[in-house]
Amino acid sequence: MAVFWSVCCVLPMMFILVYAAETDVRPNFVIVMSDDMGWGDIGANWPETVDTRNIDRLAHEGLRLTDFHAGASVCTPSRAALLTGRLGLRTGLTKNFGPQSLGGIPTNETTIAEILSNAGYRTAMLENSVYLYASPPSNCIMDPALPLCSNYSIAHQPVKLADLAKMYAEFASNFIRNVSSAPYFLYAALSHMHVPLAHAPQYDNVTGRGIYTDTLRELDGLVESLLTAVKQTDNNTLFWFTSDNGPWEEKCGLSGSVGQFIGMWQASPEGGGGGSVAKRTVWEGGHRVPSVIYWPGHIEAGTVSSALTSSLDILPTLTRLAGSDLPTDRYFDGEDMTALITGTAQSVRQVLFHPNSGNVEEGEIGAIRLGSYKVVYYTGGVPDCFGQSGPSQSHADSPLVFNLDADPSESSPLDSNSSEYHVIVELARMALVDLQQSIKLDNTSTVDYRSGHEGRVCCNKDSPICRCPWD
Ligand SMILES: [Ca+2]
Repeated sequence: MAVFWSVCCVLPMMFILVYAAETDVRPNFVIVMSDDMGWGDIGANWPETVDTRNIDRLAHEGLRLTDFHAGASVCTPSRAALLTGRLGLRTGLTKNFGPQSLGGIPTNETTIAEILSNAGYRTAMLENSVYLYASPPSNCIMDPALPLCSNYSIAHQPVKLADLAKMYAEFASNFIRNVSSAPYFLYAALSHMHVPLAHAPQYDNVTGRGIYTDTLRELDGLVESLLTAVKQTDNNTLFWFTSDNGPWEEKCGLSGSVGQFIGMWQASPEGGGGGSVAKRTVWEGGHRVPSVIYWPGHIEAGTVSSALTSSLDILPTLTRLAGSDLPTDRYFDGEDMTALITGTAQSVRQVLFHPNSGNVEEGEIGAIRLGSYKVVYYTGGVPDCFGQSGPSQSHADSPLVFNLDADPSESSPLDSNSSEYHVIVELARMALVDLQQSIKLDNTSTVDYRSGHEGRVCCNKDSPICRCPWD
């Protein structure tokens, strides 16, 4: 599959199909990723959520990962981490692209799709992305005529948000049902639950609790329709549902649930009395996301794991299950989860790095997990629903340390005078030194974050692919 740059937080969608030919019995892979959906937005994680009956059933028939994290707490770097298995400090993808960005994933990075395509998989992607047109017409416009792209063409412009779920389902189902003997990989990165929220008319007021839960119902139905297509086609597909980062708290009633991961310290007097504890932060609500894997015959129904895992692990895991090898010319931050998934191991790692995604220099490590401990270096600076950000604070000299097993709400940091504190902070310092050393030795990439008119998607009635809303 070709490499395209992802711009979430805008809504155009792209369908990509690339075919290869091979016959074997390796598993198919379906990765379904929602946008800005919190850990508490599935009922299997958080009983207060009652609108994800089908995703909950998926969890009850498969493996639910309760300590699974996005590779970053904002869209582009999170998606890039999933697609490359590498942190933004290596790929250069440390912050969001905008609608007029000129660059994308650096071409010397290798995506899951490229690895699997080279291994003989058929690959497809649907993604809320903007395609980079090299030579758009001079009278292009961008906002509000965001396009729906299909391969290298614009299918609709502007995109019709209420139709997206139906189109997602049709595209994915057609791909799944029309594959032949070769195994396949479908990456379905949905626009749900990012604002602006929208759903088909049949979901109007189905919950009686507003557009967020109505849209959540539509997402849940969409997941079920994709799973139905899989079940009707084969019995050897690994189906993985997750989210790219936590809720966008600033959007108030249009954002989701972080469950029990409420980052209480942020609201304390020391934290400034408020500020977001979700998307764009290194509080748990920013990067701990739902993760459910369904693979009948290989995963025992109703399995729950609290192993520390990440979307960075998806690439190494799928590579292994496809019988392929990772490129040897670079470091990967993800780990192979195969043994965990199949029940022959209980853990994957003890250390996980959480990059900053909004309140200080993007990509810089803002927190480190060491087993159940979490060392936090930066807090504040991201607005919450009440417009409060809390001061953007560096704790580099005296980091906050939480024991998430005892304190999942991150309310009470360890006493900085305790020996326990000093041991954990020193281990974190050593882990950070190791990371910096491996980056120094690594094959890293540089990203072009420039923007300009030539990167705009276009609207021109004389063009075969750029249609204006008034045409
Ligand atoms: Ca997102």
